[in-house]
Amino acid sequence: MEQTRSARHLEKRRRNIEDLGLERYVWELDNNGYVVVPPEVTGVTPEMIDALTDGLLAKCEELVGCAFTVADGPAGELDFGEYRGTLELISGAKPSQFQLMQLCTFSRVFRDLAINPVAVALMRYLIGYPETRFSSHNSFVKWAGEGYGDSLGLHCDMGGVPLPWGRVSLSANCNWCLTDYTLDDGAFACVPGSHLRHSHPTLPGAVTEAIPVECPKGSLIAFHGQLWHGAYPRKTEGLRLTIANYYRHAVIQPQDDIPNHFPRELADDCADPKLFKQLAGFGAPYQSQVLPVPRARA
Ligand SMILES: O=C(O)CCC(=O)C(=O)O
Ligand SMILES: [Fe+2]
Repeated sequence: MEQTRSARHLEKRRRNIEDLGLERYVWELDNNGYVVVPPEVTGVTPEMIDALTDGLLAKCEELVGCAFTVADGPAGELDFGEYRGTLELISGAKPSQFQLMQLCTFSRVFRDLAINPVAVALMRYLIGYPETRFSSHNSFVKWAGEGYGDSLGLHCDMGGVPLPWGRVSLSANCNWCLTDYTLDDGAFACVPGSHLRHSHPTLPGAVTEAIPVECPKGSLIAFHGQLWHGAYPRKTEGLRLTIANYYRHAVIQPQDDIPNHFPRELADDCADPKLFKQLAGFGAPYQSQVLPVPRARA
């Protein structure tokens, strides 16, 4: 019975990849743990990239209190107070980025990106067809500075899962590059094939194995939850803007409690509400007496 069910899901997963013509991309995912997918394949248009960029820049201005442009970065001097970063702490670097959170509440274009059919197919390929859910939707806003320091902030997104890790990616990530990724612009860093080591990165050796993933604006970098990755520091003027849509297996706790807290009416306003709601994981069972109980005979 169980075997029939999983065989059915594997078949669905295979057909999903085949229908979208993604065979060569999943080959790279399997072998390298990451893949770069161009906008011609994901169908994300320049207009969508512009709308996403404008939405993020407006939110930066609202939260930080000064204007932001891709060309020039923040218009004013920024003060993080006592905050020392997250991945920056690995090598004690001074933060030169922040993250915007809960992007799918911003506007419809962010929700449409989260359910992009190519991105979702790749995430379902890694995590499991029926089990894939949203974990969180964030943006990395990065400018010139120390970045993550000497360690490049190398980590695995699945790092919270106790070892030993198996083959299945219990979380996986879609980094949408809204600006060009080059080494000097602060590109994504990773160790190709490191997802097959089923371990946390070993520092500092991992840094010498890392490579920059360079790709043009609009590209998607999809990657396995066990891939050793981080980023190079940005050395150029202006901003590196990224959307990180993070997915999880249904057995893993979401970073953002979308199942309980995401506004349901917003889920109806997107290109595929049924898919959005499924990935959001609304309506988890066991929140009430869902299974019947027998009745005592009179
Ligand atoms: O590009 C970066 O700064 C790091 C991205 C990252 O670690 C992630 O999206 O999980
Ligand atoms: Fe990460």
